[in-house]
Amino acid sequence: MEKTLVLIKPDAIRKIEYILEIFYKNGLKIEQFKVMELGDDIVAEHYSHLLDKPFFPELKGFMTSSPIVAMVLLGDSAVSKVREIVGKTNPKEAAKGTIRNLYGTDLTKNAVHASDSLENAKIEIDRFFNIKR
Ligand code: IDP
Ligand code: MG
Repeated sequence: MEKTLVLIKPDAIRKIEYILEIFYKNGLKIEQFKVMELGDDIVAEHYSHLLDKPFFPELKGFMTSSPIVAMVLLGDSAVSKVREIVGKTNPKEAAKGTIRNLYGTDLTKNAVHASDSLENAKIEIDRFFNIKR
């Protein structure tokens, strides 16, 4: 069993029940769940690979615009399975039926975040839930 971090971004909070249903249908379970308001610091840390991109200020403004939901999902191959269910970064390129295809709008407002590797999942779960393992 693996654990992975998912964030429901500000644009998708209103769709959360549909998104949770998709995760459950795919055999994933919620291990932790909380509503948070993100500050600039945690956004800069979480998206440190994008700090020098021209779209970073817009991304930061979006992620701090209203509360998000952070959750830890548990399941077999959870990291790769969740990335597949979430779909490509750009909702317009995301496969039909994926969460970003169904509920994303554009490259910034793409509904959810999901960890991209087991290593990053551990780091990101620590970042959002302060769990030491
Ligand atoms: P990922 O979320 O699919 O892992 P990353 O490349 O890690 O994609 O980018 C993190 C987040 O930054 C994306 O989910 C998206 O919200 C935002 N982002 C990435 N590329 C762009 C872009 O070209 N324009 C605007 N926002 C972007
Ligand atoms: Mg990423």
